Amino acid sequence: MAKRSIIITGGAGFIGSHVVRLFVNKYPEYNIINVDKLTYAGNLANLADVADKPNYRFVKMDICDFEGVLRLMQEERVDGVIHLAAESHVDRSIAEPFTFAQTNVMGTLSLLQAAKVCWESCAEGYSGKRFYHISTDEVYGALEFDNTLFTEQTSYNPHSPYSASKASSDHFVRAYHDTYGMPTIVTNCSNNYGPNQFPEKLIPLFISNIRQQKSLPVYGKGENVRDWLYVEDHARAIDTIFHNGRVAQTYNIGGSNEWRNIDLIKVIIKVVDRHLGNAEGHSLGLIEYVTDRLGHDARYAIDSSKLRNELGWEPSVQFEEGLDRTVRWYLENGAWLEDIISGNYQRRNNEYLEENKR
Ligand code: NAD
Ligand code: TDX
Repeated sequence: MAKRSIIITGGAGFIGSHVVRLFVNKYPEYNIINVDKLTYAGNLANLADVADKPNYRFVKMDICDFEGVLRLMQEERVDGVIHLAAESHVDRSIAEPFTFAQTNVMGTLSLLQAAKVCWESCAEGYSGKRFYHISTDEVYGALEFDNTLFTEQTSYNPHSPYSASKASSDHFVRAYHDTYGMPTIVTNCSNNYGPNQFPEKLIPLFISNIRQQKSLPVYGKGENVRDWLYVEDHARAIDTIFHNGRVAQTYNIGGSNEWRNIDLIKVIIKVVDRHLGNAEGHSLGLIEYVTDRLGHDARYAIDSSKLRNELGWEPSVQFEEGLDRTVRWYLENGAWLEDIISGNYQRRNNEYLEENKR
């Protein structure tokens, strides 16, 4: 296989760390460069097991730093970008939308323009290059409580500042293909869960709170529906699509695994209580119905038949198994959670940077 040099952005975050791990281990002949600003969501402990691999390099950089990204792409002769860096939490986007426009829109544009300048200035041009943008199902808006699914043809209709910023970035990526001929791909994925997810998102937050016997804030009536996919299945899809997906295409990725929040929460409580040795139902009393999220999308559900039929991908981890693995991971990695709760992980990030100064 040809030697490739690939930038993965946002590799210190949740999904990015699983993608980096998969690529570093599966493709020892590739040069994998993790570009991450290390915002509150970036945690280098997520990648401790691959940090010393010879085909891996971490670069602390803001994707909005166009000059820095361009220099890095030229120095490393980058021929592929897998772009995950983003502000990713809907609640934060409601409170601080500017950061979302800056990173998700301007940051994506900065990466696209750096790739354009870098690739157009080399002899082979866009040949053998690929810019792969990771996006979300939330750009499609919200579904009714029926059997409809988001397909690749569903019109964009984002509601939150987060999904609006992701929608905008998706449009910029497609514009770079249509205008300049850049070989781009966009994928839109449903809710991910698994190890290393920052404990602000529903599943890790609730596992963490049950562990501490703290209250479980259910937004509204808990009737909203999400389609959950185990994070390693998303990483496998990204691998498949990066290598075999058709340029200028969009692929939807989903788990075909819809859960009403309140039903999911009751299952989480059951599994965590079982692992903690509590009697069944012990932590049900922690449920607290709170004011609904503003603009809370009713239902997301993905039709991933294009990806399944064209590239043969399908989820491999059944939900019961995935949730059990996830709960066990958080309970067995209490120190990882504690470091985030105390803020210690940011000190550890800085220590890593000091030790690895070039
Ligand atoms: P995350 O919040 O866990 O991680 C984001 C990472 O990006 C962090 O390491 C952070 O430090 C880095 N980052 C943020 N701003 C940056 C900047 N300006 N420059 C460089 N790095 C920066 O996110 P996640 O949940 O792993 O999501 C990754 C991607 O997948 C995002 O693009 C998100 O929109 C998309 N996505 C997420 C889900 C999900 O369920 N989590 C579902 C579908 C799509
Ligand atoms: O405390 C909570 N209580 C609650 O009821 C939290 C954090 C969430 N919720 C609800 C809101 C949603 O209906 O649970 C559901 C899931 O919430 P999040 O984990 O915040 O995910 P969501 O808003 O669905 O967005 C996620 O999936 C798509 C990711 O955060 C996005 O990055 C991704 O694009």
